[in-house]
Amino acid sequence: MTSRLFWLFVLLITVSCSNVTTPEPVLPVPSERQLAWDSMEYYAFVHFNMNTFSNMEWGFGDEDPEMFNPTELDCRQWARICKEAGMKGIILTAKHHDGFCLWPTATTEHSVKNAIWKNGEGDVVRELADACKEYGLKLGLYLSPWDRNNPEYGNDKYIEIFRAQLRELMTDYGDVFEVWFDGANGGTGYYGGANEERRIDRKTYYDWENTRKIVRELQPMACMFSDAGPDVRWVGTEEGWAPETNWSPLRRDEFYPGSPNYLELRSGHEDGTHWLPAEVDVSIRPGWYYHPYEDHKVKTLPQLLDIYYNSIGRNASLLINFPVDKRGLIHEKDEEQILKLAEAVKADFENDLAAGKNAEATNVRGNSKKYKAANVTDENPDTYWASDDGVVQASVTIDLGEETTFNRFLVQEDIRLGQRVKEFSVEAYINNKWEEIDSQTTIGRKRILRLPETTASKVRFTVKDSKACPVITKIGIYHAPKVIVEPRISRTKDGIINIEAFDSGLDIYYTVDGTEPDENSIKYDKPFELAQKAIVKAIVVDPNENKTSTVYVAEFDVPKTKWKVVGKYKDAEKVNLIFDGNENTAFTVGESAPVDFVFDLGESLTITGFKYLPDQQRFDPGVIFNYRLYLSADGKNWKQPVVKGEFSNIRNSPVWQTESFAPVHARYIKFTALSPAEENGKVGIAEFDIITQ
Ligand code: FUL
Repeated sequence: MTSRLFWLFVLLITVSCSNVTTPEPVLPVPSERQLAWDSMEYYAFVHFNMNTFSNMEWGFGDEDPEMFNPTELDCRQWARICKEAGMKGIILTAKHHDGFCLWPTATTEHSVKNAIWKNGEGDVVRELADACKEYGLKLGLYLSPWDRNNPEYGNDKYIEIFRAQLRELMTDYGDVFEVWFDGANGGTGYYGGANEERRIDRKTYYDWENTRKIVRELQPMACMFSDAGPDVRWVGTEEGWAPETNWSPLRRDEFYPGSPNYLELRSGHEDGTHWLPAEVDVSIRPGWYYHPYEDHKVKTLPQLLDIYYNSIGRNASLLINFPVDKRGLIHEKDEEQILKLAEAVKADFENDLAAGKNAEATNVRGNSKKYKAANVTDENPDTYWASDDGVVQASVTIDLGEETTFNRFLVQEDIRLGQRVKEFSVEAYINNKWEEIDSQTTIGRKRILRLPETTASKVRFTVKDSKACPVITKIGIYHAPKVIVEPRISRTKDGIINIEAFDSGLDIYYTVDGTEPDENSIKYDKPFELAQKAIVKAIVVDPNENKTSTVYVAEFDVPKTKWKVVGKYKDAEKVNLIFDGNENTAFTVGESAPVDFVFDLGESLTITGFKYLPDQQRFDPGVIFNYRLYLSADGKNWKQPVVKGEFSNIRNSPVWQTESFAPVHARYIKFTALSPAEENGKVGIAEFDIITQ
C-alpha cells in the first residue's frame, strides 16, 4: 500500500469509528451505589443476638438482657473466615424481631448495656466494624422494623424510636454498604409487658419514604434491602436460589416490606420500572440462629455449590448466613464447609479457556473496533461487544484454537446500559458441526451455566432475542474439576442398594465384605440386591484426574423385606416411611404419649440391639425422649422391656441412637415412646433398625 493510500485508509477508519454511537441505555439502569454493591457479589450474614442465648428463631421480646453473655466473642474470627472464604462484607443483625440491640443505644434499656457481657460496657457493632476495617471487609447492618419488646410498637412514637436507632447505626460505625429491612412485621409480642397481638399496616406504618431518607442522608452509598428495595430486592425465597429467568428491573412501586405478592420477586419483571437486583439470602444451617441440634446439618459442599451457581450464576448476589454460636464464634463445622466452597469455586474458575482467544461476530456495531467481538475475551470489563441498533439476533464465535474440554460457560452484560438479553443459546463445534448445548433466557450481570462435559474447538454464543442491541462484556469458558465427595449409600425396604455420586462422569467402587474399596473393587453400575447383613464401603473416583474421595461406610443389618408395622395409626399410609431407607421422611404421630410402635419382622431372629433415627424435619419434628423396647415371640406375650431409658441430648442432637442388650430370640418388637423430647408432644420415627447376632 502506498503511503498516501495508507493515510486515506486511516482517515476512513477514523471517520467511520467516530460516527458509531454508543448504544442507548435500556432503562432502568443501576445507580452508582448499586454498581458499587454489585461488584461485591458475595458476602456474609451473621445472625447473632438474643436468640442465640434463648435458642429461638423469633424471640418474644420478654428475654432478660442479662441472658446475652457470649463467652469468647471474637468478631475478628468472623472477619478472618469471611475473608478467607472470598466474601466482601458482613451484615450483622444489630436488632432482630425480639428488639435486643447489640449496641448501647440511647433508645431502649433492652440492649448490651444491661447484659452481663463486659459488665454492660460492650458493643458488638463496634467490634464488628473494627474487625471489618482490619480485614478489608465492608459492614452491613440489619435493623428489624418489627420490635416485640418495645412498648410503643404499633404507635407513632415507635417510628421515632426506630428512626433514632437507624440514625445511631448510620452515624457511629463508619461506612455501611447495606441496610437490611426485614419484611416480618407485627404479630404477638411482649411489647413492654402487654403480651398481646399488634398488627400494623405494613405499607404505611413505617412511612418508608421518610424513614429511608435517614439512610440516604447519612450513608449516601449504602444500599437498602427489602422486598421493595429501594436498592436491593429480596429474591422471594430463603432456600438459596434465584430462578433461571431473573430480571434486575422490577415494578418496584407494587411492593413494600412484607408484601403478599413476594413470589414475583423471584424473577423480577421484564418491564420493571426500577433497577432492583436480587439478593439470595440463605443460612449455612437450617436455622438463621445457632441451635446445637443443627450441628450435624451444616450444608455440605455439593449443597453450597448448588447455592453458588443458582445465585451468583443467575444474576443475583449471595448472602450466606453464619449462625454464630453462644461462644460468639462461627462454629468449626461452618468454617470447614465454607472454606471448602471457597476452594471449589477457585478451582472451577481458575483458568478461563476463552481468555485472549479470537472471536468473530455476525454483526459488530458500525463495524467498529470499539465494539468488536473479541472484547468479550479481552479480560477488560470496560469493553464490550455490541451489535447495530435493531439487530437483536446475533452470534459471537470463539475460536478455542484446538479441541478443548469444558463444562462451564459464563456470560456478562454491561449492566450500566441496562439488562437487555431475553434469550440466548450456546453451541459447540463438535465433529465438524454445530450442536446446541444449552438454551436459556436472561443474562444480567453474570450468568453461569453448568454444562455436560463438552469437547469442541469452537463455541458459539447466540443472542436470540433482546430488548435492544446486546452489550456483552465477557464470555468465559472453564473446565471445572469434578466434585469428589463421598457417595451416598442407601437400601430400600426390599434390600436394593443404591449408591450415588454427586457429579456425573465419575466411577464408584464398592465392597460388601468389610474391606477397603479401591479401583480394583467392584465397579458400581446399577442398584443391586443385598439380602443379607453387610457393611458396604464405597468410594468415588475421577477416572481422568486420578482423584479419589474418602470412603463412605454404611452398615446394614438384615433386610426389612418381610417387616410390617402392626397396629392401627391415623396416618396408616405413612407408616412404611419407617423402613423406606430415606432418612428425610418420617412417620410421626401427634397423640399424647405413650405410643406403641409394633413391628412384625416376619421371622424369628436373635436380636442384640436397636437403632432409632428421629424425625429430621426442621419445624415441628416428632422426637422420642423416654422409651421402652419389648420383644416377643408371638406378638402377644411381651414380658419385661429388654431395654428402657432416655435418648439423652436427642433434642440438641437428633442423630442415630443405638442401644444394645443381651441376645434375645424374637419375631415381634414393641417400641414404646413414653415421652416426647419436644414440647409439641409429637413422637416420630424417620428410620428404625435392629442389630442381629
Ligand atoms: C426473615 C426473618 O424473619 C428471619 O428471622 C431472618 O432474619 C431472615 C434473614 O429474614 O424473614
